[in-house]
Amino acid sequence: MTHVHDSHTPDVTHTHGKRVTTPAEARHPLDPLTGEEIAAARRILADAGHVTEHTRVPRMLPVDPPKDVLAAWREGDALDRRIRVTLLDRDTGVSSEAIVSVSRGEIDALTVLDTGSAPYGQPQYLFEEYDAAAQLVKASPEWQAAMHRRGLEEHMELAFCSPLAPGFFDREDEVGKRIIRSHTYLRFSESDSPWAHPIEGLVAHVDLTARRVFKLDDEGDIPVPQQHGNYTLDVQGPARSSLKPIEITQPEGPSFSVDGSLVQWENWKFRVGFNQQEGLVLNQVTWRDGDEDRSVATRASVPEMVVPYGDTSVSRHWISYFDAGEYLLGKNANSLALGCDCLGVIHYFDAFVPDDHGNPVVIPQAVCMHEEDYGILWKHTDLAGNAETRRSRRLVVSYFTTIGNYDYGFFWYFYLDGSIQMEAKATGIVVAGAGIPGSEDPHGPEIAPGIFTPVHQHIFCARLDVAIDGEDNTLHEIEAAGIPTGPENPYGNAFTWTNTQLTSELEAQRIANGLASRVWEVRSAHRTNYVGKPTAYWLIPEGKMLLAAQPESTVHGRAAFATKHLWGTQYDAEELYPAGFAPNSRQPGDGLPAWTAADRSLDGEDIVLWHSFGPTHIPRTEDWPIMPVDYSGFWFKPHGFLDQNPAMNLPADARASASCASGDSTGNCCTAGGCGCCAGDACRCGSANCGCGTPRG
Ligand SMILES: [Cu+2]
Repeated sequence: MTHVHDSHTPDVTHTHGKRVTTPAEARHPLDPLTGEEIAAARRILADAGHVTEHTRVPRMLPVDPPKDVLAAWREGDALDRRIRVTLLDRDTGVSSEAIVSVSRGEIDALTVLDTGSAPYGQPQYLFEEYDAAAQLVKASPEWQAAMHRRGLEEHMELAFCSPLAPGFFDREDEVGKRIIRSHTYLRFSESDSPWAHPIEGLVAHVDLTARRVFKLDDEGDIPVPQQHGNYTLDVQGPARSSLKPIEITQPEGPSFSVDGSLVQWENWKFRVGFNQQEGLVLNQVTWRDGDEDRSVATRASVPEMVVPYGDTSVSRHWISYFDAGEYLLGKNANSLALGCDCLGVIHYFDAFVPDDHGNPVVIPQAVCMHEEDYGILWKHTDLAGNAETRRSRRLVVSYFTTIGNYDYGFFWYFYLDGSIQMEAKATGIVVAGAGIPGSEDPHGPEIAPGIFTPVHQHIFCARLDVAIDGEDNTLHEIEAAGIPTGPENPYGNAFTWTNTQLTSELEAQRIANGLASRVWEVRSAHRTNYVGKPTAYWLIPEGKMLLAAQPESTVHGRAAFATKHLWGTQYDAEELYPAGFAPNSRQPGDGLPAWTAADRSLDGEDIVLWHSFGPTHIPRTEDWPIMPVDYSGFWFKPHGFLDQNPAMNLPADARASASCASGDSTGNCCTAGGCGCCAGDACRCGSANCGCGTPRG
């Protein structure tokens, strides 16, 4: 596979990808927004006079029905599909938020947001504002003078001015304004990657409403790095020929089924959602146990992340991007039709998002779903030398999004043993500043000649509306613990585990501790397992560094979610985004710190877990010109939820799904499967139940 996009082949070679168009009509209350619904929301607002030529639509989000309404809903019942629409008047900067029922054709609420003061954040950026900001910068005499002063005037036309969220610094000329800051990068040709040619110390500060550059920083005179950072094979090639092809084939098709947004795969069942902010959302995740679909999570997503930078320079000390709340992860989702990241038999989900004007845009093949072989799930060789081995397989549901220089993949993995894994993949191009080659910068290593890349973090926040056998759950911190040698530990070898219930929101703000194998357990408040203990799942963190910024910094309070690995909250339908609904330019304090101040009970309540994780990035030479994927994430594993290993009846044949021919009952694959079949019976290779009821002796 090359990195070169080929727009003529939407279905990528070597896959058996199938384009599946999202149904035109929503059939279930949790189905993602359709194009028609987005268009209807705009039409309803326009008919009511709320859309002028200056009106833009920074965000539309589906409003899930209340949980009791959803629980009572049955197939065939009417839907009340509601959308939360943010409106921005680009001329005045006034923004408002409407709740529109596209089913009833009514506006349920319309609120003007007080974005003119510090406690309110700005709506998310529009694509047209990126272009507008670049034009304003290039047209400003201050920027042009700086380019002349640096001897770069011949590069002004091709220069790239990046649109960067400003952070919050309580400055008089910024509070309540719609601000974007802009770095300038040179390009030496139309197709040249700009990120390799930063102009250090040049920052233009733009007021998007007043449409002007209100300030320009122009410090120092560091030469612009000249070495290219281009990464396509026409520059980096020729492509090596040493790798032989790998073909992933599933001759009988995939093991999952899809009905609208509903996915079933082995014991798992869930609904695939998608929205402009969070991208992929998983709803109503259940595990089939006997005749029962047991709930594990009501909703799971990664609704926010922050990318704070750690250097003191004029170019970057203010940077702390909220890639979800400021730029919108789902809006920037890749269409995998243009470069697929999945192998095997793939099911794609299209996604619909509004454009800047609120008109629907389809992102074809935004979400990819496929199965992957995952090595060994369990194995034992007995005393006689007989080996039993079962292979692991996982269902992968994923999407990729590009926010400027960085690309993020959000991958949810479902396993045959009841585990769920979330993995965020960070790749793309590290933000570079320029420095004198060979010099030292305590905040940014030199990773290519003159390219200094500041330290930064990517801290994601997953929101897990857990529901272990129902919504009434309790939350516990479990640790392994040594015991002092003495009467309780006479030989010194003994250790145990501790269980501390986190009964309220202030108790449930926790930091990981790998040295104690600390995990967080969510238990059913009413259901017990085979051995009489509460059914439970463990949230297993990686426990890496939290927000590095100091408490005095404004990012500390704006990205408070990133100061703890775990927050537990009592469910509230309005509490969806851990840094608040609009973190852009917002003063510290919104989101999790505000919600948890009430210290609500978590004892037998409907609990939501917020888990912060992600890499602290000290860049390296190998990250240039594109960084190999950096993986981070967490596991959500059954711990006493199931009565035994639920994968004991997996077929023994590694190929799992190959059919035995009729009459092949004495063939290896059937006997190895743990049963024998009557001669002449058709059987599935390795199936635990061949239908003839004759277990192997
Ligand atoms: Cu990074």
